[in-house]
Amino acid sequence: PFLQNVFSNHQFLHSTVDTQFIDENQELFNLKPTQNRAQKLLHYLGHVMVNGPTTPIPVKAKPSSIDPVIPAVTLGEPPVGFRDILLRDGPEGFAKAVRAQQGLLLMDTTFRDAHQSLLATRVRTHDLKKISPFVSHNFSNLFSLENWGGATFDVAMRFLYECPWKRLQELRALIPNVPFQMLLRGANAVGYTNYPDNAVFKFCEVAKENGMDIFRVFDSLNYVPNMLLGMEAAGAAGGVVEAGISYTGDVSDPMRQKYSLDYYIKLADELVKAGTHILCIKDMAGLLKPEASKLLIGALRDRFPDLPIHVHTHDTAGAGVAAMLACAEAGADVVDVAVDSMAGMTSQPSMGAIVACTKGTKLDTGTCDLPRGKKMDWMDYFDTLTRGLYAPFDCTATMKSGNADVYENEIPGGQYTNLHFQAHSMGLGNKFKEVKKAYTEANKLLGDLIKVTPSSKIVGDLAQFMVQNDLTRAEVEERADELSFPLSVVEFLQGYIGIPHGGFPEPLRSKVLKSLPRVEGRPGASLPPMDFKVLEESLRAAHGEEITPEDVMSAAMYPKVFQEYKEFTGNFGPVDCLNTRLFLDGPKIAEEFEVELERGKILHIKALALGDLNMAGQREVFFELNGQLRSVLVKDTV
Ligand code: 3PY
Ligand code: ZN
Repeated sequence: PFLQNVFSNHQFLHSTVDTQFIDENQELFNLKPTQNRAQKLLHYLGHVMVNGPTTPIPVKAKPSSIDPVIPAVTLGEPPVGFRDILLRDGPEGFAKAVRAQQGLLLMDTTFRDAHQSLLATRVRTHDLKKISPFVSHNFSNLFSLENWGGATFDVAMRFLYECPWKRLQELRALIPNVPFQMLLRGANAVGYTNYPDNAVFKFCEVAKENGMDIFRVFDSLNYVPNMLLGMEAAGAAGGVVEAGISYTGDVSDPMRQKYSLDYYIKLADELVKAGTHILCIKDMAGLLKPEASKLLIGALRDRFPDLPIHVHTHDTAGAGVAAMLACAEAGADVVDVAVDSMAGMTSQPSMGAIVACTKGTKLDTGTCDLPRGKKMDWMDYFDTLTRGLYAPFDCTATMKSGNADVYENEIPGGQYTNLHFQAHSMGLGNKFKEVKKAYTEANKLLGDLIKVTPSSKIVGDLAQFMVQNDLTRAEVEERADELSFPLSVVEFLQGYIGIPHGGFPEPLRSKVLKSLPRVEGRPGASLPPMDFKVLEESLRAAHGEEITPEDVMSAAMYPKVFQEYKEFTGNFGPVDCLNTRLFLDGPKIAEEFEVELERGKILHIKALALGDLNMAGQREVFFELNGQLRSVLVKDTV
């Protein structure tokens, strides 16, 4: 659906074509930019120049005018990577190769979790694409590149006005040799709520077709029936199944018995029995201490000698490197890291630190230790992005250090940043302390939950509710039958996302629900299947014939967000083609720039002038487009 001219046609690029090809594919030879798309983009740029950014900006900072330097890449095919093994030997063969690997393997989260945790998930495909050839050529030894799923799916459409599937397709074309990894929220797929089973299966199928390889499947309550559903869906699609056990509490603390070593081992037994290719400990809040790492990973290693073990963490307290080294020592095959300039704090531990600390030992990461010059280029690219272009979303504008209070509140990395942003954007920096305290109390009220999307949002909603209404835990317990709780809390108690370990909190549940219905067992099991044909037809009726199977899945996951995204791009055109500064801040007067709509179709634009406010509250914005004067009328809403 996105391959629109000969420069992006596989047959044309990779084989000899004759005149018959040209006769049969005339539309591929239309290289003139469509005026329609160009005019829409001028409208967008005019809109940003008059009214400011279209995406909410949490930090009062402008994107810098310094563009990141794209490091040079040698010509030719990238080196063979783990994806070549996966394509040749399938998921089982891949898992064997991973387990047989000497030294420590790395997953790089820079393209997903790192910016989800530090930059509100705002890094655009435009910037990921530019560095992709470098990744492909220099990081062929990575176990995987995490570049999709989690919050990226939603944010791509909701705030970046780009298609998440196009991101996957484009990165795949640029990085053929490194396995791609995504985060699948089990029965919640890439959303916040349980979907019908057939939607989860179809989602995985389309993701695999578009280039996804490894599916890290978790459930926010570690509710096994939900996890098994996600694992089956990923496996049926032909993907590598990585069952992720969400980690909370502290297995090295004898006082924390709810989530004990025994609890995790029993869970692992079930997931291994279900046939997972890889086992993951997903430490979404960064609670896994070195001592706990030894106990947990050591026990899993002994129990499953042939199974690859993969560990994920966040560096919120600052102990991430120490914990990942302890995991590796205890037998983990793979740990998660991010490029140094996007590592640390609520993100993953730094790749450079792990690489340096294992160098020359039996855990040496091999070719991930780039030569110095290349290492600097790679770090600088993301440093300029993070501290420069994406400054309006950079959590380090207000969050100045790591914080070991996470061991008490157990807030996941991405949510920690979000709550921090929220407190600061209300001008209530100190409120963050209160919110964190309330989060701890809300968690206790709900029975000490695993907290990760979406259960973390439920605890967060209850915490905000307690802060807003000035309620203590005891007061909530006492007055539970008369308070009007956030909907997410009520629905959780009804059983809409599954059953928590140890059951629902009583008497809170009965007091809140009274006669409201309760879901028995796995929520998805009682949802009617989604009718994709009907959905597709309604999308065609609303948006025209160009609806793809990928669009259908976007609408299945996020109906309203998809609709708004289509309306936005219908008005403003393919804004994903603009560079990030133009996208966020628009051009300066007299600035000249190019916009590549697709390979071979380039617009030359110059911003000329901003007119005065007219009687209708509009301004005329003047441009030169490919040498011709153009103007757009924009309503001034500021
Ligand atoms: C997500 O679900 O997006 C997460 O990153 C959970 O850790
Ligand atoms: Zn994470």
